[in-house]
Amino acid sequence: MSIDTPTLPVFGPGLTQQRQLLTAVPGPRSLELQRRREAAVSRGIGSVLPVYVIAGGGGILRDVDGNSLIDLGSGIAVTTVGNSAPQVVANVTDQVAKFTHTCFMVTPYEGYVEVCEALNELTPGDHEKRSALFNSGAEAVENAVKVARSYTGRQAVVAFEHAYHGRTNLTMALTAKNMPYKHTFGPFSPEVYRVPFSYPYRDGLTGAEAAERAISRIDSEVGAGNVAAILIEPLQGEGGFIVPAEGFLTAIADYARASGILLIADEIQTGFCRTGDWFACDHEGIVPDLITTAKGIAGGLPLAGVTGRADVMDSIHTGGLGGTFGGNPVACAAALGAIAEMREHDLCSAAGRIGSILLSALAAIAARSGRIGEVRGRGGMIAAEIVVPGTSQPDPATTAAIARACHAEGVVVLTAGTYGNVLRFLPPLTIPEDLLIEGLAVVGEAFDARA
Ligand code: PLZ
Repeated sequence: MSIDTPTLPVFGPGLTQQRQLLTAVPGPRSLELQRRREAAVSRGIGSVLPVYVIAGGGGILRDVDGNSLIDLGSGIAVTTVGNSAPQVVANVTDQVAKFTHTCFMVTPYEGYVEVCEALNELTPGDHEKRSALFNSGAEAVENAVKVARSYTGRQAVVAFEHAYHGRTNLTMALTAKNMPYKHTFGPFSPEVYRVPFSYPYRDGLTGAEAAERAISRIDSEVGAGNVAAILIEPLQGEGGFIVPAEGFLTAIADYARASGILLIADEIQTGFCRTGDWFACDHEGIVPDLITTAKGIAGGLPLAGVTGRADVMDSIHTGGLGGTFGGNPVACAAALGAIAEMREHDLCSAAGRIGSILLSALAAIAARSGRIGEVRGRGGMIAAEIVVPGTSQPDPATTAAIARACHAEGVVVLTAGTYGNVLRFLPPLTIPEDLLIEGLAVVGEAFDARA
């Protein structure tokens, strides 16, 4: 495969960019830690692959047994700039030695303002914007809904089938999938309504038809005049990297605007270069009223944002938004370092190149395996939907088996999807291309072993 590489990848300090297995995966030290964990950590928290990590950088995770694994998951779309990216490390080290916390609501600091300036500049639309910072994606979504309800004086929130927005009470209500996110955790927050998304592989509808289907459901079951916000992932993440048919987002955005409904784009998984642009909304020129960000924003430190129209964000009474840790100075320093890495190394273009490699490797696997119903996604966010050969019936068992086979060979892959049958790839955008190609060869072998 010939690929031009105009930018050099950036690595976390000192990690050879090579897969190397010294023991079984997980190895004996990881298994020992797993035993300790079972006696100390709630079983309610799972782990995809219980190898215990001691270092990470570029496309490599090193574990306590000395194994070097290829990372095709970025800790669920977080380490976009790679682990311990140089400018993240430098900014965090500097900040942590100066002060670690004052609480922005008590005595503020410049880093918070600078991150908000960057968010206002980078998010879609050139209108005047304001931002507020929080700790997690779920918290950002909660706050975007608070703002939308307060601004519109309306209560209903529309979310989509296959959506994922978090694990807090309101965001569980907004999330579609029961297991494992909602099961036994009700009752859920009221005034949340769910309508169909556009899922071309399964519904065969055009974007306009799928939008019409969603809109008629909103009109008949909720009433546009009651709706504060439509909350949408422009490309669904946990739901299975579902790319809506062209025109779907535009039609939903037009409907929202015409109905006085705020459009909230949840770009927590898609944002910050992941899909080959700063934000996934950019691909179709959608300009949401509010946008939520987290994950890739701060190179691995916990930070989240709500950014939106100045009139909407400033309509909230002073003190109405906040939280002790929101916009922590160390997390803000990390975000500024991560954004600098994205700009300097043009990680949006890197996502495009990574996407081409992923798409062609997966297309080749699909052609010979018969188990892949569809390969889809954008940029560094690509997935294969796994089905029973000759049908479109989801095959979660094979999906899980293929993921396990990759893990055993030292390649960290993740699954997703309402039906648990989507193998998804979210490599750090600083992964060396030969390492990505090697990881995908391992994925191919896992399919071939099940031919
Ligand atoms: N919105 C679009 O993808 C987080 C969830 C992992 P938090 N997705 C990964 C898990 O199983 O908990 C996510 C997302 C979108 C919101 C969130 C929530 O972000 O930072 O996990 O709260």
